[in-house]
Amino acid sequence: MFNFIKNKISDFLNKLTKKDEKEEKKQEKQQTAKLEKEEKEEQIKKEEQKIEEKKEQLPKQTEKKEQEKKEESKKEIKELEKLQKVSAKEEIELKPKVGLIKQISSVFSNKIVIEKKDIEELLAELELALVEADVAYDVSKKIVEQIEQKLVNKEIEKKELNKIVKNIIKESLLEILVVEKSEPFEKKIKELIQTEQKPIKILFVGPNGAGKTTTIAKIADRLNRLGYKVVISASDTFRAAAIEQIEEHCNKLGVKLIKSKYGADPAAVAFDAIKYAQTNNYDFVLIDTAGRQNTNINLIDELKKIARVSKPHLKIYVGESIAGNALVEQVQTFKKAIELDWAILTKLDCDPKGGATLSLTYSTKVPIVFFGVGQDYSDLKEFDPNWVIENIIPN
Ligand SMILES: Nc1nc2c(ncn2[C@@H]2O[C@H](COP(=O)(O)OP(=O)(O)OP(=O)(O)O)[C@@H](O)[C@H]2O)c(=O)[nH]1
Ligand SMILES: [Mg+2]
Repeated sequence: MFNFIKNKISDFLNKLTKKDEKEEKKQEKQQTAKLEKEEKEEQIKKEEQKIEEKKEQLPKQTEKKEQEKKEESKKEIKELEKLQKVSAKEEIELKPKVGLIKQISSVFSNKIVIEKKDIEELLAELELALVEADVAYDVSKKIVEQIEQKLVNKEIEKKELNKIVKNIIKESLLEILVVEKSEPFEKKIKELIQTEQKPIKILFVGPNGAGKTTTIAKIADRLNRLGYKVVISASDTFRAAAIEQIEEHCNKLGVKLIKSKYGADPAAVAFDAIKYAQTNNYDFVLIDTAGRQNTNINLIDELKKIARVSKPHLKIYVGESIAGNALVEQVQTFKKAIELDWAILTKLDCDPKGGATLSLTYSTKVPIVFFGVGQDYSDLKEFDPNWVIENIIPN
């Protein structure tokens, strides 16, 4: 469901912690080289002293011995000179490396400081990966900016790096997923039943084949189980076999269906269903509509008419998770036409990317109330931001 996006975040975390380990090893190497060099310098000093002493002793030696010792000392001096040269070379090599120590403030303490330049490349990679996972560009940018803001130039516990980054991502996901009108389905339903005159009318809209009819059947089943009486309005009078399809669901669920002929006015069918519910004391009317693309102005106008006539308490957009970024534009058009209350994202079970969830809430501010996760009536998962986050952030 969210595997793709989860893998991308996991990659990012792995690279970030690996980069940190690599940096740490580099620092340790430099530190060891520095200590070795100091030791050698000490050794050279001692040897130089010895040479001086030997030089002083030289005239006091016998002729032959003098000569031998002289040769020996000369050799020693040569050796030491060589050693000195090696040390000098090491010093040259050490110089540019020392600068890197600043990257990670204290090698032997547990705190680290990550500079912007250390993770710039990784963050750019993550941003791109999120876009690939169907997360809208704005949303990806926001997530990456939050990581940068909360991580760069902050002193953090080395061992905690992974956990800290995960928490930063979690926080930004929560901000993105929870919008002002987010509320649990049952709470809202109860509130409407208590405060509004029955029946409570719910209009379902969305593009062709998104799963409107199936989702209506799932919701009818849920309301039935909660003890409510439900009527469905077969207001898709356009698509071939649409009426038979919803009728079959109604028969299976034991739910009342109000239908008309193909080509009939969908608003009139909805009106009849509402009337039926009023006279027979039903709690809910669920209005099915024909699928329509957001680019078809006539069909969007027809939808406005259905909404005007039926005056729904809730208008729900049903869209496919696999539509990815196209979803945002679709929802915006429907929202502009009839003001949406909720969105249901179907076929999450067939979507390996999952990024549409984030894009939808962030860009349209229409709260998701359910996910469709299969074709059975029970495959309707109530939206829970923490469940989404748990599925996105690797353990
Ligand atoms: N895997 C999966 N399939 C789904 C889900 N929701 C709906 N479907 C399937 O998607 C197909 C289309 O579903 P419908 O309910 O007919 O979609 P619709 O929006 O009413 O379609 P139109 O009325 O033609 O616009 C059907 O085969 C459904 O079984 C879901 O959450 N997961
Ligand atoms: Mg349908």
